[in-house]
Amino acid sequence: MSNLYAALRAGFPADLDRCAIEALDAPNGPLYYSWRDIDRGSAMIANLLQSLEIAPGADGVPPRVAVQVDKSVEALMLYLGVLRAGMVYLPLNNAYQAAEVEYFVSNAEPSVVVCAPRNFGWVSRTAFNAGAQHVFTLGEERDGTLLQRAAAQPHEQAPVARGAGDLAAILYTSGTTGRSKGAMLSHGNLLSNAQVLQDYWDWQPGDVLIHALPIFHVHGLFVASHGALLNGSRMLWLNKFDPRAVIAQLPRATVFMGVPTLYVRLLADAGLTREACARMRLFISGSAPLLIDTFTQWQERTGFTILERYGMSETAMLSSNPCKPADGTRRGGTVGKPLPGTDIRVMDDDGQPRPVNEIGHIQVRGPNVFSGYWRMPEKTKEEFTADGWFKTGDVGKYEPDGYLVIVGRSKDLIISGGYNVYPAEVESFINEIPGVAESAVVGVPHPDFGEAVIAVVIPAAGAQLNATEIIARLKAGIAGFKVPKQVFISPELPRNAMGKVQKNLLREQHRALFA
Ligand code: MCA
Ligand code: AMP
Repeated sequence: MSNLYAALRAGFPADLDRCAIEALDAPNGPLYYSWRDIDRGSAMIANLLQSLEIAPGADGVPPRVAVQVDKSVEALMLYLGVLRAGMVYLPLNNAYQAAEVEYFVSNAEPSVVVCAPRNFGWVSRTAFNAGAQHVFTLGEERDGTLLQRAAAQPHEQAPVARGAGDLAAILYTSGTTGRSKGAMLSHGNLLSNAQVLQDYWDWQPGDVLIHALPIFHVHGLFVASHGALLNGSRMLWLNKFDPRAVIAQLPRATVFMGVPTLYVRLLADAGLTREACARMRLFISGSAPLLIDTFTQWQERTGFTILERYGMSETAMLSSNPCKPADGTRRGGTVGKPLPGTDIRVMDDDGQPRPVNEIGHIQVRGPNVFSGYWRMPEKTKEEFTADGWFKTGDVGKYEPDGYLVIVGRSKDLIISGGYNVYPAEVESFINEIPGVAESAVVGVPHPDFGEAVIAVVIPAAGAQLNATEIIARLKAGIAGFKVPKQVFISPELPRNAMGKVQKNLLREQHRALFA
């Protein structure tokens, strides 16, 4: 197996001067990038990275490149350049603030960090303190030191040989213990998944993808971008999701991927009509549960049946509703069937398979499943069964005809607008606020984000706490999407006989908060 980039490159059209990406909302847009631009831009960045002559670490792991930038086509070229250089790509949500970034760079020890020009001050301090050797900047308007330095590099580059098992990316996720863990994805994990999806989702010559997702998570970076690149499909690229902008592109496109919140917001726009969707072929949803209500409204409004699929940072896509009629029909409220080559089982607490229609723990194995968490061998061991199945932390059941239904999660996780929020992490930040004795963070239903983060906070003896102040302090310290939409000050938390906080009671108590 060669480098993942080489495999994606093989999907490019023969005529490299055709348009590959239309950057529609770029600050000076729209900008048009040919396939040759993508190939050259990523080659120049790869050559720059290789010119730094970074010695591999004592552990022999290739250098990590941590990237926290705003979405742009150049950011995608940077990802492809890291792949070509045989280095390890580490994308970070651009909403993360200093305390969060400090954790990631100290955990991953990247040799190179690329950040938005506005953040250079604090990011470079954090990066150099964590041992990074180079910090570059990359802005949204093709500005910053990364491109300036890459401009002098050759336009050609032979992707560094990498085997299927070699590390390609680290994605931080699943911080049930309050801190994220780095999921290690290999060239083979990513390529096998991209190849399976290209066939299973019936990618056609001439397909055009609307890309409106962030590219610091699996959905936008791997599932959407790899899908289009491998198929040689043009991308109508939006740096920021806007329902109106997406609707305006529907008549020119055939495929759209989104998290449920995007579908909810598109439905709220009267411009979403059957006519607008006339040329479309496929709407895909994932990263969070798609409500049956949304699924049904979409069918009625557009005539299209959304294809819902199930993925994880640790496994990329693991199951999907059918795309081709021969594979069956799409069923709302389910995440379809295991993808070809992937096995999914539903188990009870004793490690025995649950009968059909019975709820249990979802476990998965296959070429898409990661090798483990970065420098956490013990935690990795806990998350795999003795016979090598990965424990997803999701709870679900099989229907009689093999469709999988996710009914909940055993892991303490909130998914808000498609972003993961780990209650333990947010609680740790709240508990650092003077006057706070303890706190409990839970998710409650929210019409737009699916789940919304809320917190119940217990004052220390004699302390006076103010909900608005707590929210303001959190906004100054952590990513906005993690900050509770509402904070309740309470004298105590409900506990069971063992003294464990009963979060289910808090969820029940506040269930109707955003109804
Ligand atoms: C923004 N805000 C949010 C969220 N996003 N609050 C809660 N949850 C969110 N997801 C808040 C901001 O903090 C800000 O708060 C206000 O909303 C406006 O910020 P803005 O960035 O303008 O929001 P937006 O543009 O409306 O963003 C909503 C969004 C975005 C477009 C739904 O969250 C998004 O792109 N989500 C997609 C995430 C994704 O790609 N997930 C895939 C993960 P304030 O006004 O108070 O400052 S990969 C995965 O899960 C697996 C592998 C899989 O299966 O794919
Ligand atoms: P992440 O940690 O970003 O990889 O998010 C993975 C989690 O998102 C999974 O473990 C599920 O809990 C959730 N998820 C992904 N896709 C779906 C879906 N279609 N329906 C329900 N939950 C989903």
